[in-house]
Amino acid sequence: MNAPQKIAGFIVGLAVVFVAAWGVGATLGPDPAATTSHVQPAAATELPAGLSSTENGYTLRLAQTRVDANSQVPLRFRITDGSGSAVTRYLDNHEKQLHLIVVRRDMAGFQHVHPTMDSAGTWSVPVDLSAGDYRVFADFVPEGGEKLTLGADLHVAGRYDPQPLPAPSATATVDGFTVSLAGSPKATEPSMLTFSVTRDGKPVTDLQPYLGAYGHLVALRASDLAYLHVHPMGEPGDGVTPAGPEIGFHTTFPTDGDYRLFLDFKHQNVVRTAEFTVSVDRAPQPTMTTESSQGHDH
Ligand SMILES: [Cu+2]
Repeated sequence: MNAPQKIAGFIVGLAVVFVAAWGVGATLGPDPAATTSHVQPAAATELPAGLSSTENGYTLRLAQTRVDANSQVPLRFRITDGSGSAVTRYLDNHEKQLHLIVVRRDMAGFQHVHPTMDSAGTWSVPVDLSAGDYRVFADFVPEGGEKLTLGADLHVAGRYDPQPLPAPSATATVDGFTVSLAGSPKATEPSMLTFSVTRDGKPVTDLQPYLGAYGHLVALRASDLAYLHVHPMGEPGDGVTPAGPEIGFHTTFPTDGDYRLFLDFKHQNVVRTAEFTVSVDRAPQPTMTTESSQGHDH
């Protein structure tokens, strides 16, 4: 074992001890002073996906981390396992072995593509890149492992004019389609997000299945591009899920703040993406007032 591996092992050890200590604290029950003085956010123990290039021993390795701006730039990468070998066996997840999301850090230029893998485990796919810093997310399930979303940075050379995050809006338009979003999500609470698709003012009821659902949603936190796990409600052919105009998802926003939502939907064999900025509010925390109104001495 070399020095970096020893250090990594030590850090993992520390993390395990820390998590164990947290767990013990939670199960031992309330310490009156602690529970009344401040409320621990429920989601604080679990980091959102996509913030790390390495998780559970698996690492996303881009063949190049700096490229020139162009269209159809070949992007190549491997997923390596704990022994450093390229992973070549994956399980299907939403009908694909690996989903690749590429987005500039200012949320421009979103692309959701499906690379192909060679026998040595190198994935490749052409993507369109303008100048700027990009985040590349690989979403996959390695054989024998759990579903992972790993993220890595890709620097695209050239003059970069970062765009401000578009203002929050419940409506987005793309290629003559209007998509509206219902729901007012609160941080840390399970949220329903219902999109409704219309064209020329008429509800669209002939959406086509795409990746096992009538839509595919990616949600990213604006501040750091944390990648949320989002689940579609119902699936085509289940007898209850209509082919539009509504497409439902559920997710839990880990914190308050702004998020960018990218909804892919398929109509007449074309996949389009509707983009939304959503501002998530803090969940009400009645525990604090309840506790203090009971008149604990401090
Ligand atoms: Cu995909």
